[in-house]
Amino acid sequence: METQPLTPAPKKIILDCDPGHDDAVALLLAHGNPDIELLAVTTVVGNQTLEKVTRNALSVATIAGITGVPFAAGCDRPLVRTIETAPSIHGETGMDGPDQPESTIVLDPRHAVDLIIETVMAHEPGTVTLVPTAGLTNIAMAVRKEPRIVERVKEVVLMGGGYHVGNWSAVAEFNIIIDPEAAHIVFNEKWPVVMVGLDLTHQALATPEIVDRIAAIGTKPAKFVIELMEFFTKTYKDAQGFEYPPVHDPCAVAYVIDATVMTTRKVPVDIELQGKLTLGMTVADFRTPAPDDCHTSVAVDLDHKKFWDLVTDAIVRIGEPDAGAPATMAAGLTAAGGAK
Ligand SMILES: [Ca+2]
Repeated sequence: METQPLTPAPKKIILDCDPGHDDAVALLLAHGNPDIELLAVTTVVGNQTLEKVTRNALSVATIAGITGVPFAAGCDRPLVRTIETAPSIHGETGMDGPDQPESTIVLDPRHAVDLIIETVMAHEPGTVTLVPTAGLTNIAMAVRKEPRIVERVKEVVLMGGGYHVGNWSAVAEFNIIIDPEAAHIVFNEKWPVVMVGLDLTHQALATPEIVDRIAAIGTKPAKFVIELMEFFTKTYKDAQGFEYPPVHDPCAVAYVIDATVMTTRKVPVDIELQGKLTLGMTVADFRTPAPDDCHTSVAVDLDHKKFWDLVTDAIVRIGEPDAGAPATMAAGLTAAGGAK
C-alpha cells in the first residue's frame, strides 16, 4: 500500500473575476490559503467595466502582496447582450469604500481567454480547477476557442446562479443573467460543474462577529477587507434588504480548498435563454434519481464557521506584505502587524 503524503499537493486554480468586493475577498483567500496554488487571475466585465475591474484586481494584488501570478484582462462585453454593471452594489469604481493604491503590477499582455487556455493546456490533465466568480464570458470563449480544455480541466467551481432564488430578477442571479449565453455554454459542456449559487452564498453573511474577528487581525489587508465590508453592508442593506452582506465569491474558493465546507447535491442544471420572465434562470432538476451522465451539482448548506475560519486564516497568513513598493514602506507599518 502506498503511503499518503502528509500534505497533499496544493490545488491549482485559475480565478476568473470582476472585483468586486466579494471577488477581492476570494482573491485574498486564494492567495493566503496554503492549499491553493493560484496559477492565474483573469478579469471580465461584470460588476463594473473591464477597465475598472481589472484595475481593482491589480489593487488587491498590491494590497495582498501577490507576486509571480499573471493577471490578464479578458472580455469587455458579454457574448450577445449589452453591458450591465452593478453600481448599486459595488459603487462606481466596482470596489468602492477603501482607498485603492495605484498598482505597479504589470498586466500580462495576453488576452485572458488565451491565458486560461495556455495555462490549462500547460498543466497535467485533471489538475487545474477553473473558479469563475463573474459572468462566464471568458470561460465560454475559452472553451469555444480550445475545446480540449473541457477534457483537461479538473472541474469548474463557479459562483453564480441559484436554484431557488435570484438577485437580479425574480429567478436569475447577476453573474448568469449578464451573459446567459455564456453560462449556457459553460453549463452544457461535459466537464464537472459545481454551482455555488445564491442558495449557498446567502448563508455566507459577514456578521458583526466576523467583521470584528477580521478587524482584530490589525493588518492593512485586514483593514482593507473591513472597509470593503462597510461599503458592502450599506449597499446590500439599501439595494437588497440584507441586514448583513452575503460574501459570495470566496465560497467557491473555499469549496476548492475543503469541499466539506458545504454540502452539494448532484442535479442537472441548465440555463434559461428564452423566458420572458425567467431569462438567465439556472433551472435545476431535483427529481430523483439524477441521470447517470449528470455532470453538474449545486451547493446547498454552508458551514458558516468553517468558511469564515478559512477566510480569516488566509488574511492572517497574508500578514503585512510590503506590496513590492519598498520606497514607500519606510514608515507607516502599524505595530499590530508585527504581532501576527
Ligand atoms: Ca464577482
